[in-house]
Amino acid sequence: MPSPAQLERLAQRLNAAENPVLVLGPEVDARHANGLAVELAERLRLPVWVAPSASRCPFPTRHPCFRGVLPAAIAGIAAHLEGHDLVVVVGAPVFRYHKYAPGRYLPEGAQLVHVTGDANEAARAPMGDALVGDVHATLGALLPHIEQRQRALPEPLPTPAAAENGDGRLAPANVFDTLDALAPEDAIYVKESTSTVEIFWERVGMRHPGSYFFPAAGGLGFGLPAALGVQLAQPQRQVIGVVGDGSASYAITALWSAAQYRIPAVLIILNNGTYGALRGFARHMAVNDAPGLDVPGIDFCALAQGYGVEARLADSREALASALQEGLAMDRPLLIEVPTLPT
Ligand SMILES: Cc1ncc(C[n+]2csc(CCOP(=O)(O)OP(=O)(O)O)c2C)c(N)n1
Ligand SMILES: [Mg+2]
Repeated sequence: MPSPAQLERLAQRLNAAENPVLVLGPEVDARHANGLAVELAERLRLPVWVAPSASRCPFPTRHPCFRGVLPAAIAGIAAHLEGHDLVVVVGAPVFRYHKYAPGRYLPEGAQLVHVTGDANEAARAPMGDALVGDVHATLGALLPHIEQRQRALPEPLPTPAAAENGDGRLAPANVFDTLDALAPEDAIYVKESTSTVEIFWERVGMRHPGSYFFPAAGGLGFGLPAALGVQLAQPQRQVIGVVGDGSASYAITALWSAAQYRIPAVLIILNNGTYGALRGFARHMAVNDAPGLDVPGIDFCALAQGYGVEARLADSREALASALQEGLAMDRPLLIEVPTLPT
């Protein structure tokens, strides 16, 4: 725990800030401090961002204070935090920079305070003050010192419009809208489709702690086995795996475990025929002819059947809705292969 004097000082800075902002990371969800983060946001009436490369969902995504996930790039983070005088980061590295986009680390005039249980992350942060301690205990001890602000809550984010599908291929946005409409409101998403991260966070409501798991360090092969592991650990909640075609191949043998242990997760494979995120990087780096980025010609329904898992091909929104309803009602795994458009 930070000392009482340190906590009081942080509360003073938050109470006195003109335009503070909260950035939350995976430790908040891991320590079940989501509810405390909501209380803090409602008391201060401030916007809440999720820290870059989110591996967990620390804050309900339909809350009016929720703003989305920060980009993993120096310049992008400063641009998103423009206008704030105090940035308080709880339970995340400061920050993860995956894409090289140089610039200011923080907008002009902004100060940063980092609250984390990870002393190494506190030491690594290139800017700001750090308080090291358990994030649940720290937020709990901080809250009584925070004054209720009288201004209105931020405006909730607008609902994004439906996207254009292709011929027999769905736009990822429409896949996620279908999920959001049909999945139980406490569904757990285990996500490993790297080119659709932003679209997913915009479209899928997540309301409860432990609703989202994404590979924290980015190493592929996590999605299918993690979906099954989480489903075994949480039999009372429905797990929905959302896995890219590229990622699925890194640990496809998870399907054997799914069949043999009759693990009732729904496994959605987004088959865009490519390592989509790498195409994004190639665009970013202006490399027009990078070879080897596509992975066409994989029949995931046949693979599933080969391992003993039932499967459906969903090449329209109706087919996806009906396969999903079927999968949600089943007491064993169902794989749904969805041909999708690249982003
Ligand atoms: C073990 C491992 N190998 C390679 C990579 C590099 N990599 C990052 S994203 C990605 C593409 C994943 O493709 P897919 O699962 O189809 O998702 P999409 O980007 O198409 O949504 C690759 C190969 C990695 N992160 N981990
Ligand atoms: Mg892909």
